[in-house]
Amino acid sequence: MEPIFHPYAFGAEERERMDRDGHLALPGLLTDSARERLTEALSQVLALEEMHGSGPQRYSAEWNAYLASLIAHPQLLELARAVLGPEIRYDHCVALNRPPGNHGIGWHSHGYGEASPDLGFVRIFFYVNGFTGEDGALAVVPGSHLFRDPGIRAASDEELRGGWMAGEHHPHSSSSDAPLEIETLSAPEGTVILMWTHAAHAVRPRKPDSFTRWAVVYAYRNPGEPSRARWISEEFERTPPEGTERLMSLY
Ligand SMILES: O=C(O)CCC(=O)C(=O)O
Ligand SMILES: [Fe+2]
Repeated sequence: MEPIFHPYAFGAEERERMDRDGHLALPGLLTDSARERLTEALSQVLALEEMHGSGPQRYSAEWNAYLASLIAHPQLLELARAVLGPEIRYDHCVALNRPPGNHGIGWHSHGYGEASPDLGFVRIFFYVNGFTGEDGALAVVPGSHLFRDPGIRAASDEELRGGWMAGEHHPHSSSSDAPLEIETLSAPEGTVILMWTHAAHAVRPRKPDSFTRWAVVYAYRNPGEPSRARWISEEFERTPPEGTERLMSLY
Protein backbone atom coordinates (compact mmCIF):
# COMPACT_ATOMS: atom_id res chain seq x y z
CA MET A 1 0.00 0.00 0.00
CA GLU A 2 1.19 3.50 -0.78
CA PRO A 3 2.55 5.28 2.33
CA ILE A 4 0.30 7.93 3.87
CA PHE A 5 2.77 9.20 6.50
CA HIS A 6 6.25 10.64 6.27
CA PRO A 7 8.70 9.06 8.72
CA TYR A 8 8.10 10.16 12.31
CA ALA A 9 9.17 9.32 15.83
CA PHE A 10 6.85 7.87 18.42
CA GLY A 11 9.16 6.87 21.22
CA ALA A 12 9.24 7.22 24.99
CA GLU A 13 9.28 11.02 24.83
CA GLU A 14 6.25 11.30 22.53
CA ARG A 15 4.44 8.72 24.61
CA GLU A 16 5.11 10.73 27.74
CA ARG A 17 3.85 13.96 26.14
CA MET A 18 0.73 12.21 24.92
CA ASP A 19 0.06 10.85 28.41
CA ARG A 20 0.82 14.13 30.16
CA ASP A 21 -1.00 16.50 27.78
CA GLY A 22 -3.71 14.18 26.44
CA HIS A 23 -2.81 14.95 22.85
CA LEU A 24 0.21 14.86 20.57
CA ALA A 25 0.60 16.73 17.29
CA LEU A 26 2.65 15.25 14.46
CA PRO A 27 2.98 18.28 12.16
CA GLY A 28 3.01 17.70 8.41
CA LEU A 29 2.83 13.92 8.78
CA LEU A 30 0.57 13.21 5.78
CA THR A 31 2.27 12.79 2.42
CA ASP A 32 1.25 15.02 -0.49
CA SER A 33 -0.41 12.15 -2.27
CA ALA A 34 -2.40 11.15 0.85
CA ARG A 35 -3.48 14.78 1.25
CA GLU A 36 -4.63 14.91 -2.36
CA ARG A 37 -6.61 11.70 -2.12
CA LEU A 38 -8.09 12.69 1.24
CA THR A 39 -9.17 16.08 -0.08
CA GLU A 40 -10.91 14.36 -2.97
CA ALA A 41 -12.57 11.81 -0.65
CA LEU A 42 -13.64 14.42 1.88
CA SER A 43 -15.05 16.68 -0.84
CA GLN A 44 -17.12 13.75 -1.99
CA VAL A 45 -18.36 13.10 1.56
CA LEU A 46 -19.29 16.78 1.93
CA ALA A 47 -21.34 16.61 -1.28
CA LEU A 48 -23.03 13.40 -0.05
CA GLU A 49 -23.86 15.07 3.26
CA GLU A 50 -25.65 17.81 1.36
CA MET A 51 -27.79 15.15 -0.35
CA HIS A 52 -28.31 12.59 2.45
CA GLY A 53 -27.90 14.38 5.80
CA SER A 54 -25.57 13.19 8.58
CA GLY A 55 -25.16 9.51 7.52
CA PRO A 56 -22.25 10.09 5.14
CA GLN A 57 -20.46 12.13 7.81
CA ARG A 58 -20.83 9.66 10.68
CA TYR A 59 -20.15 6.66 8.50
CA SER A 60 -17.65 8.35 6.21
CA ALA A 61 -15.66 5.21 5.44
CA GLU A 62 -18.85 3.46 4.33
CA TRP A 63 -19.48 6.12 1.70
CA ASN A 64 -15.99 6.42 0.31
CA ALA A 65 -13.70 3.56 -0.70
CA TYR A 66 -10.46 5.49 -0.15
CA LEU A 67 -11.46 6.38 3.42
CA ALA A 68 -12.41 2.71 3.97
CA SER A 69 -9.07 1.56 2.61
CA LEU A 70 -7.23 3.52 5.32
CA ILE A 71 -8.95 1.79 8.28
CA ALA A 72 -6.40 -1.02 8.12
CA HIS A 73 -3.55 0.92 6.50
CA PRO A 74 -0.38 -0.53 8.06
CA GLN A 75 0.96 2.91 9.02
CA LEU A 76 -2.29 3.96 10.66
CA LEU A 77 -2.54 0.68 12.58
CA GLU A 78 1.08 1.01 13.66
CA LEU A 79 0.35 4.47 15.04
CA ALA A 80 -2.86 3.34 16.78
CA ARG A 81 -1.00 0.36 18.29
CA ALA A 82 1.89 2.59 19.41
CA VAL A 83 -0.69 4.35 21.59
CA LEU A 84 -3.04 1.51 22.54
CA GLY A 85 -0.93 -1.64 22.40
CA PRO A 86 -1.49 -4.61 20.10
CA GLU A 87 -5.18 -5.40 20.72
CA ILE A 88 -7.23 -2.77 18.94
CA ARG A 89 -10.61 -2.31 17.33
CA TYR A 90 -11.83 0.22 14.80
CA ASP A 91 -14.53 2.47 16.27
CA HIS A 92 -15.42 5.12 13.72
CA CYS A 93 -14.31 7.30 10.83
CA VAL A 94 -16.03 10.68 10.74
CA ALA A 95 -15.44 13.51 8.27
CA LEU A 96 -14.75 16.77 10.09
CA ASN A 97 -14.99 19.15 7.16
CA ARG A 98 -15.58 22.73 8.21
CA PRO A 99 -16.70 25.01 5.39
CA PRO A 100 -16.50 28.82 5.77
CA GLY A 101 -18.86 30.00 8.50
CA ASN A 102 -18.98 26.56 10.20
CA HIS A 103 -19.84 27.04 13.88
CA GLY A 104 -17.21 24.65 15.27
CA ILE A 105 -18.12 22.73 18.44
CA GLY A 106 -18.28 23.71 22.10
CA TRP A 107 -16.21 22.07 24.83
CA HIS A 108 -16.79 18.37 25.27
CA SER A 109 -15.15 15.06 26.04
CA HIS A 110 -16.01 11.55 24.92
CA GLY A 111 -16.35 8.37 26.94
CA TYR A 112 -14.96 4.87 27.02
CA GLY A 113 -13.96 2.50 29.78
CA GLU A 114 -14.50 4.89 32.69
CA ALA A 115 -14.57 1.91 35.05
CA SER A 116 -11.57 0.22 33.39
CA PRO A 117 -8.71 2.72 33.15
CA ASP A 118 -6.58 0.19 31.29
CA LEU A 119 -8.95 0.44 28.30
CA GLY A 120 -7.84 3.21 25.97
CA PHE A 121 -9.59 5.03 23.16
CA VAL A 122 -7.61 7.25 20.82
CA ARG A 123 -8.87 9.76 18.30
CA ILE A 124 -6.51 10.20 15.35
CA PHE A 125 -7.31 13.47 13.59
CA PHE A 126 -6.05 14.08 10.05
CA TYR A 127 -5.94 17.84 9.47
CA VAL A 128 -5.46 17.56 5.75
CA ASN A 129 -5.05 21.28 5.02
CA GLY A 130 -4.28 22.25 8.62
CA PHE A 131 -5.66 25.28 10.48
CA THR A 132 -4.19 28.48 11.94
CA GLY A 133 -5.25 31.63 13.74
CA GLU A 134 -8.29 30.30 15.62
CA ASP A 135 -9.91 29.59 12.24
CA GLY A 136 -11.53 26.18 12.69
CA ALA A 137 -8.79 25.42 15.23
CA LEU A 138 -8.80 22.58 17.73
CA ALA A 139 -8.57 23.79 21.33
CA VAL A 140 -7.53 21.57 24.23
CA VAL A 141 -6.98 21.53 27.99
CA PRO A 142 -3.73 19.65 28.64
CA GLY A 143 -4.18 17.15 31.47
CA SER A 144 -7.99 17.08 31.22
CA HIS A 145 -7.98 13.49 29.92
CA LEU A 146 -6.58 12.27 33.25
CA PHE A 147 -9.94 12.92 34.91
CA ARG A 148 -11.53 10.34 32.57
CA ASP A 149 -14.70 12.40 32.66
CA PRO A 150 -16.92 11.66 29.65
CA GLY A 151 -19.35 14.44 30.58
CA ILE A 152 -17.32 17.63 30.09
CA ARG A 153 -19.56 20.16 28.33
CA ALA A 154 -19.38 23.97 28.04
CA ALA A 155 -20.58 26.44 25.43
CA SER A 156 -17.67 28.87 25.84
CA ASP A 157 -14.18 29.17 27.33
CA GLU A 158 -15.65 31.30 30.13
CA GLU A 159 -18.18 28.64 30.96
CA LEU A 160 -15.49 25.92 31.02
CA ARG A 161 -13.14 28.03 33.17
CA GLY A 162 -15.89 28.96 35.60
CA GLY A 163 -17.31 25.43 35.65
CA TRP A 164 -15.47 22.19 35.02
CA MET A 165 -11.96 23.73 35.20
CA ALA A 166 -12.54 25.84 38.30
CA GLY A 167 -10.11 25.04 41.06
CA GLU A 168 -8.62 22.03 39.24
CA HIS A 169 -4.95 21.60 38.51
CA HIS A 170 -2.99 19.25 36.30
CA PRO A 171 -3.15 15.84 37.98
CA HIS A 172 0.55 15.25 37.26
CA SER A 173 1.37 18.24 39.43
CA SER A 174 0.97 18.05 43.17
CA SER A 175 0.30 21.74 43.66
CA SER A 176 -2.25 24.27 42.52
CA ASP A 177 0.42 26.33 40.77
CA ALA A 178 -0.17 24.20 37.69
CA PRO A 179 -3.76 25.18 36.95
CA LEU A 180 -5.51 23.69 33.96
CA GLU A 181 -5.24 25.97 30.93
CA ILE A 182 -7.02 26.30 27.63
CA GLU A 183 -4.73 26.07 24.62
CA THR A 184 -5.82 26.77 21.03
CA LEU A 185 -3.64 24.76 18.67
CA SER A 186 -2.47 25.50 15.18
CA ALA A 187 -1.54 22.88 12.63
CA PRO A 188 0.34 23.14 9.34
CA GLU A 189 -1.16 21.18 6.45
CA GLY A 190 -0.92 17.43 6.78
CA THR A 191 -0.82 17.48 10.58
CA VAL A 192 -2.03 14.43 12.47
CA ILE A 193 -3.14 14.93 16.07
CA LEU A 194 -3.55 12.03 18.47
CA MET A 195 -5.91 12.59 21.39
CA TRP A 196 -7.13 10.45 24.27
CA THR A 197 -10.90 10.45 23.95
CA HIS A 198 -11.53 11.77 27.50
CA ALA A 199 -9.59 15.00 26.79
CA ALA A 200 -11.62 18.22 26.91
CA HIS A 201 -11.64 19.72 23.42
CA ALA A 202 -13.50 22.28 21.33
CA VAL A 203 -13.35 23.54 17.76
CA ARG A 204 -13.25 27.26 16.99
CA PRO A 205 -15.70 28.56 14.36
CA ARG A 206 -14.45 28.69 10.78
CA LYS A 207 -14.27 32.30 9.57
CA PRO A 208 -16.93 33.21 6.98
CA ASP A 209 -14.30 34.48 4.51
CA SER A 210 -12.06 31.41 4.95
CA PHE A 211 -12.00 28.23 2.86
CA THR A 212 -13.07 24.71 3.81
CA ARG A 213 -10.98 22.94 6.44
CA TRP A 214 -10.62 19.31 5.27
CA ALA A 215 -10.28 16.87 8.14
CA VAL A 216 -11.27 13.39 9.26
CA VAL A 217 -10.96 11.40 12.47
CA TYR A 218 -10.12 7.70 12.72
CA ALA A 219 -10.96 6.35 16.18
CA TYR A 220 -9.56 3.12 17.64
CA ARG A 221 -9.92 1.50 21.06
CA ASN A 222 -8.90 -1.49 23.09
CA PRO A 223 -11.72 -4.05 23.08
CA GLY A 224 -13.45 -4.71 26.40
CA GLU A 225 -16.51 -2.52 26.73
CA PRO A 226 -19.44 -1.43 24.58
CA SER A 227 -18.76 1.81 22.78
CA ARG A 228 -21.39 4.48 22.28
CA ALA A 229 -19.66 6.19 19.38
CA ARG A 230 -19.19 2.98 17.45
CA TRP A 231 -20.53 4.07 14.09
CA ILE A 232 -20.34 0.88 12.05
CA SER A 233 -23.41 -0.26 10.14
CA GLU A 234 -24.48 -3.92 10.38
CA GLU A 235 -23.79 -4.35 6.74
CA PHE A 236 -20.27 -2.93 7.00
CA GLU A 237 -19.55 -5.25 9.92
CA ARG A 238 -20.94 -8.23 7.97
CA THR A 239 -18.91 -7.44 4.86
CA PRO A 240 -15.89 -5.48 6.11
CA PRO A 241 -13.32 -4.08 3.69
CA GLU A 242 -10.37 -6.35 3.07
CA GLY A 243 -7.86 -6.33 5.88
CA THR A 244 -10.24 -4.87 8.48
CA GLU A 245 -11.96 -8.13 9.48
CA ARG A 246 -10.15 -8.46 12.80
CA LEU A 247 -10.67 -4.81 13.73
CA MET A 248 -14.46 -4.74 13.42
CA SER A 249 -15.92 -6.74 16.29
CA LEU A 250 -17.08 -5.00 19.44
CA TYR A 251 -15.03 -7.26 21.73
O1 LIG B 1 -13.41 18.96 14.10
C1 LIG B 1 -12.50 18.74 14.88
O2 LIG B 1 -11.36 19.22 14.72
C2 LIG B 1 -12.70 17.85 16.08
C3 LIG B 1 -14.05 17.23 16.13
C4 LIG B 1 -14.30 16.46 17.39
O3 LIG B 1 -14.57 16.98 18.43
C5 LIG B 1 -14.18 15.00 17.40
O4 LIG B 1 -14.12 14.37 16.34
O5 LIG B 1 -14.14 14.43 18.48
FE1 LIG C 1 -14.87 15.51 19.99
